[in-house]
Amino acid sequence: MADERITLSEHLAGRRSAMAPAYAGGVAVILSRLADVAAVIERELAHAALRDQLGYAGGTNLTGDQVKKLDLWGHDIVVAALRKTGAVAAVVSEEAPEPVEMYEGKGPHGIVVCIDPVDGSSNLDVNGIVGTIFSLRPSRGLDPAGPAVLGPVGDQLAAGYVMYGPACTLVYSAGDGTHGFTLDRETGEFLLTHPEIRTPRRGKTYGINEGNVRSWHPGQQAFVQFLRTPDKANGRPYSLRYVGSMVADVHRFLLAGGIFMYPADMSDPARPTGKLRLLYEVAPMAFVLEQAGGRASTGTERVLDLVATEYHQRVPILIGSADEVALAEDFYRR
Ligand code: P6P
Repeated sequence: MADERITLSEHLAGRRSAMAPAYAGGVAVILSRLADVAAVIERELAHAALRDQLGYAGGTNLTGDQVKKLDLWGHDIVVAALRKTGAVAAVVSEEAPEPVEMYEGKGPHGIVVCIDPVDGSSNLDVNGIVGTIFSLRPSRGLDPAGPAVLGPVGDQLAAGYVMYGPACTLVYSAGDGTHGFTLDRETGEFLLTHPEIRTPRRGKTYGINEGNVRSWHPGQQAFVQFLRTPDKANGRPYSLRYVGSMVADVHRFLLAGGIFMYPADMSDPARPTGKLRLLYEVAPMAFVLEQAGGRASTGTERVLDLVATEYHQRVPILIGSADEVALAEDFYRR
């Protein structure tokens, strides 16, 4: 059966007509190269403990997270691989304060890659699931890492993620549905296993760090209380599922339905802050879920209507089944 499945490269070739013509070639090359790098990351993660690659590299990144050895390693191999494509104008990475310019890919139809090379790396030391999250944006020939990248996040050319779990899964959308692939570890190829993913309109589970409950918006508190209140006839209480790694959490709700939430910290009501980063965590996941029939919101705004103003901007996110996210927004309005 495995040799009847199509590869990611074949899938991309078959979908080029759905992509913006000026960018189709670059998108296909970049996504294929990200898949190649993911297979390398997957092998490294499997052996990290044996190679003393776990633990902290020392220091913190721009967004205040302590940097793991594998964070820096992942950033370096992603940047090197993307540079070789000749199609990337700049890389906005969680691990770099400023965009990494790549003159090889500049031009009127250059592509900027926004990426979190190893997201959830705090889970690595406990053999937890981590991922790579990516978003491909048009540079529009301007300073690719400047205003063009900091524009409306609804203009993504493609987005997706790799989940390093029991199986290594790559999920992407280039605007023509959301599709899932599984790494054949013998051949190094990603094979199509989840064509045309459709997120159920409603689920039975929710994911959130309930330790932060006191800092949530009152509507957020009321919504979670609603999900936890028994009402057998209407499928409540929901079950709580939370990994603490965005890729693992969102992947569950993409496939099974339900809702993942990382709401704003309202400790200072005048300055609500999110944790997750817009350009390389929230926006790509929103693109993938909407293409699968799901929904992604800040609680009050559609994520894909947001405009990025900083490279490492943080925003709140409620993402998953259309019905649950819409219901959550209703609680925010009350
Ligand atoms: P918390 C991982 O550090 C991450 O950036 C996301 O992958 C994850 O969803 C979130 O932070 C978990 O945050 O505060 O619950 O540990």
